Amino acid sequence: MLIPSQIEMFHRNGFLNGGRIFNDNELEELRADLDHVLKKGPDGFTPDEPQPVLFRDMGSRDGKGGAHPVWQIVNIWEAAPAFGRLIYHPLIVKGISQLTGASDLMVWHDQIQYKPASDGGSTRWHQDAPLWPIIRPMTPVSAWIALDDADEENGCMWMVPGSHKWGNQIEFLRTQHHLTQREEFMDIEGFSPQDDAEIRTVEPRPWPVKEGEVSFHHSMTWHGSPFNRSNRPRRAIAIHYMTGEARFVASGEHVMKRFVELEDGAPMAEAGAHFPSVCRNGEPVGVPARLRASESNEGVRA
Ligand SMILES: O=C(O)CCC(=O)C(=O)O
Repeated sequence: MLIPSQIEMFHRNGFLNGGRIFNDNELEELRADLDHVLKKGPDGFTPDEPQPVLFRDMGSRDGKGGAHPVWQIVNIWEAAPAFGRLIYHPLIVKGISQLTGASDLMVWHDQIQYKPASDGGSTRWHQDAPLWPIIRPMTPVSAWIALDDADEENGCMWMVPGSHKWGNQIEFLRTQHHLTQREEFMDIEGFSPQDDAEIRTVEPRPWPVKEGEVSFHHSMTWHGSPFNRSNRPRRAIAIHYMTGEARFVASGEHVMKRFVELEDGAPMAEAGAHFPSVCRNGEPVGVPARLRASESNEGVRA
């Protein structure tokens, strides 16, 4: 459970470190499942086996792996048992419920972002919600879990405090896509927050997160992460959650759209199995029996 001062800090800044929630064994299990998926690679899944929705290098034009890769795996929860359980983690789910004030939550999607040692690329400054035009309102909150210590050297995320209250600034942020290195990541220029904004200065700051800790960020918070030039990998997963109020916007495009068979404006709570419900009436639903640890020796390790 988050305490009131943490919730207050989240609402002021737009992000929060929720502390360590995994022990070494649990972390090892997540890393092992991730390593297994990485070894299989984007083309390693047969059509009849559970697999992620997307597996690509965000840093290269064809997604197949360039000089400075950022490996993005969307919905690893569908392909690997440890991640299948992770999306239901009661501390994560309860935290999201507290931060959104929502009693009903569904998974929107997850994504691994893996920056290999030495040459891992950057994730440019952005806000999440404007990149998700098939759901409204823009209220989701994400949990970001570090599978390795993420710090300035290996490309931790950077955040801009207060930016979640500055509206949709995705077009402005696109003008900052030349900022890719740690030394330049703070050099955002050309934006002044509204006079009545709670925080009125643009002060990007590195946001280190230790392995096993969960960090939360609002879907309108400005964030990104520079190159990994260290000799350590940077593995992490973001789980993006929707609140019960989320509705489908049929005119938008998104990689998850092909799984939504709803009328425009229908509740995303009715979107089906790719968007599991994880919290009902304020209570985490818990890990479904079929995914509990003792029964999880199938799936990706097969
Ligand atoms: O992992 C990163 O560096 C970026 C993740 C991100 O953009 C997100 O979680 O919304």
